Amino acid sequence: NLQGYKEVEKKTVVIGGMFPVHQRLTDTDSNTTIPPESSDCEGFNFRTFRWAQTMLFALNEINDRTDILPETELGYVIYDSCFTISKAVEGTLTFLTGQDEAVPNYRCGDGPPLSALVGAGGSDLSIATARILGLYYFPQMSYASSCSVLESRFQYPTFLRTIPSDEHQSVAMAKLVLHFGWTWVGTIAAEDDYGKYGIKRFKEVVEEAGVCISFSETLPKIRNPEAIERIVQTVLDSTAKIIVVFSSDVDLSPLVGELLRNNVTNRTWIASEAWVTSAAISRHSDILPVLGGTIGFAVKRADIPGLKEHLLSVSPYNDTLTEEFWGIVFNCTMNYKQVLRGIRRCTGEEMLEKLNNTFTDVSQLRITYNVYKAVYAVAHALHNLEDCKPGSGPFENETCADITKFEPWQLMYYLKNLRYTVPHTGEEIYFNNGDVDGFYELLNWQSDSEGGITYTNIGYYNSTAPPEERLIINNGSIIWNNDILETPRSVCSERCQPGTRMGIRQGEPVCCFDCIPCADGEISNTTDARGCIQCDEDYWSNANHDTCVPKTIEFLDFTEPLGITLIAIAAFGALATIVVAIILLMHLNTPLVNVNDPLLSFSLLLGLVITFLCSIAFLGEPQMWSCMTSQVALAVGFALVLSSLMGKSALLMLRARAVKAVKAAMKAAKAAAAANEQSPDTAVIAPAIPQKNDIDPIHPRHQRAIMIVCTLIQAVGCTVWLILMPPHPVKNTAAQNIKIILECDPGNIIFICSIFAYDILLAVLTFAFAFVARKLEDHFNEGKSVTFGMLVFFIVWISFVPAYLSTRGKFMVAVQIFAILASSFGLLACVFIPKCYVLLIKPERNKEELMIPRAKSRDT
Ligand code: TCR
Repeated sequence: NLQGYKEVEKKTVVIGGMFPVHQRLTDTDSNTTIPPESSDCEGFNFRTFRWAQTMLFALNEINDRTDILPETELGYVIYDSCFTISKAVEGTLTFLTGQDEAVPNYRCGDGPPLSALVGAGGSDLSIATARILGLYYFPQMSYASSCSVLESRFQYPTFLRTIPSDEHQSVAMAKLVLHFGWTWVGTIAAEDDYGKYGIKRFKEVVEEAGVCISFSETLPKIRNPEAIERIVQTVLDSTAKIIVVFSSDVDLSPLVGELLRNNVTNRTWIASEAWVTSAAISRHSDILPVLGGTIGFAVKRADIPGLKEHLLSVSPYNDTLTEEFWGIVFNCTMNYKQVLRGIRRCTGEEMLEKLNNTFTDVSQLRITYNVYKAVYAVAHALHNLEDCKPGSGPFENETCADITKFEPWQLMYYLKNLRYTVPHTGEEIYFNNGDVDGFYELLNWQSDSEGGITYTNIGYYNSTAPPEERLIINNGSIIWNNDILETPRSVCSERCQPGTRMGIRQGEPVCCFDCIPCADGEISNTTDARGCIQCDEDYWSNANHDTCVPKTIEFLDFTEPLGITLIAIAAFGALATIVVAIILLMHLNTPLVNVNDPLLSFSLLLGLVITFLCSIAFLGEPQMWSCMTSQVALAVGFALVLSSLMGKSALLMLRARAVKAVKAAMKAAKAAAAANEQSPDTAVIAPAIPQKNDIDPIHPRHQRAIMIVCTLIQAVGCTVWLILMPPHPVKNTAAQNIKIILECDPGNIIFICSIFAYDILLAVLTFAFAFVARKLEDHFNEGKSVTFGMLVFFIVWISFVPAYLSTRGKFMVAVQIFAILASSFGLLACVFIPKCYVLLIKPERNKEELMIPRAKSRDT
């Protein structure tokens, strides 16, 4: 322990200090055969030693000043907490009791009064010491213990600090992460109260805002290479590019070494206050690729004039700590036993100025400045205490405390109500329930000209500002890892673009998701949509699935190639039919035309013209009129065609029957004649041979009646249909997703079915009649051609069914038209081409043909 108070006439007050000058305890074997001893410490820390020296510097400065405590000298006792709780507790007890071997609750002798303890470094140490000091209501003024649990005045009634609570830092870090839109971060915390509580609060804030934590690792307090390797592996395995580290530099050092060894680059590290300006970390060689671009929070920095000189003036003969320091810095020893062992002896004349050491580096006085403020705070409180005018004092009966023998709670009163300005910097300090305001500078690790690291200020965080203005970042001045200027991204899954929705992955954080494309007919028009929206009835999703577009309206138009083709074919058919009619007209009085009632031929041709033309009404956008005409004209047209054919074939059938009978009669007559010749005595009477009237058993009148009646039935049926449930245009949205098909709804399915069933019935009858007559030996062969025409008709309509059922949309109409045209052409061609052939090319055949040897029969 460093002790120093001069026995002068002045009154003396002692301030305690506690600094983690060493980093750890030396391993002692747990041997219980000898009395246990307090362990030694090792791992001399230049940074914390500078803090300790700053306390001395501040005390000297105060003692030299005449405006603060003019009549009182400040003495000190400084303890080394060695970064361990046990040492800190031990030091506290020693301090309170004044004994080298701590005897609790007992203080021997009347040394100068103790005022406050400045310290004890890390939060876990302060928590331990604050509990003990709190018992005696003994003030503790911490310069580095930032853990938020120390805010509690209930648990730590006499704890004050010049460092802001980590509550602010955790929130600031969370804001930083949110500011850059990182939603996938890893965290590493030291295994102490500082790390645990700091990270806990950070996670709370960040997770509330929807950020996910990729991994949370804890840095071991005691040497544990396996654990460090595991952490590095986690860092490597994780896709998180942002890693938040809440730890002191001492605990972080082993990890940084391992990161360097594994060359873990491409990560951005977010540093907590305790390591952001640590030379122990940033002085590593080749640190830039790994930790370059690090962003961290640092407490206020200050220049303390005279401190550098003070630090340079430490002498190895001052005390044990300076002696050890000297030995380490200059690689020599003052201990003569060690000299005997061959270690170089220190001369004491070595020059500290020449060394570029963390101890003498006064460029980043942050915690050092906190120490300075802490000492001044105690000194000012003591000054106020001494300055008290009896009769107007704050204590009972307006009394004052006596600087030579005051109670710790009395000093606590002055500390709580303290407000003072720090010399040189002019900063005003006061404690708000023991805490100071949260103010941090944002530092960015950038490379300097010599390949080292400079801490560039890129903004600040001020907890007293209005919420939106707390975090101010100068984005432009940040240089990220690998000297990149572009902000790194850290997300588990990239955002889901419009057209897709987020799909959770079982058992993974919500930030990790798959983007699932919306189904057809569904859209999402925002990024990161949770679900897809169904399009309205008349709308359908576009190819990207990000907007609903009106469904395309589909119908077979006149103007499109298929439509034009169909019209052309239909027109051609109608024209051909008319041409045929003209040819027939021109040869009206020839036997060929007259062999069957010519009127029926014309009605048949009329029917064909109707069917040809009605197919055009199927084209175009369906309208009320076109739906009605197309179906009805088709039905009636076919009825006309078929009933005309039926009229024809009915005659043919009967004629065929008659011919058969005539032939049989003639045969019988012949046989009778022959028999008569051979035996004239037995006269056989030949049966009468049927006459013309018998051959044509029905008059054209009847045929026409058949035709008219059959057509009329259809016409009446259609009229009823049109009146009761007319076909009408509809929008068919169900058949196809992306299209609205405009089509004709038959109005009533039964009507349309019976109407076409009637046509089928006519066709079947016609076919049956014609089939019977097909063998009629007539040079014009009408029976054959009608049979053949009907066959074509059937084939067309039978093949129409599967073709129609397997097409969609407007092509159904095309198939329908094709079937109409094909069947009409079939009939036209089969029935009339042979006739035209004879009429036009072989007119010589166009003479009265005898189906039966009529002349003979007439002659006889
Ligand atoms: N608060 C830490 C300890 C600590 C520290 C440091 C240690 C802080 N800053 C700088 C070494 C160097 C901030 C704690 O434990 O509360």
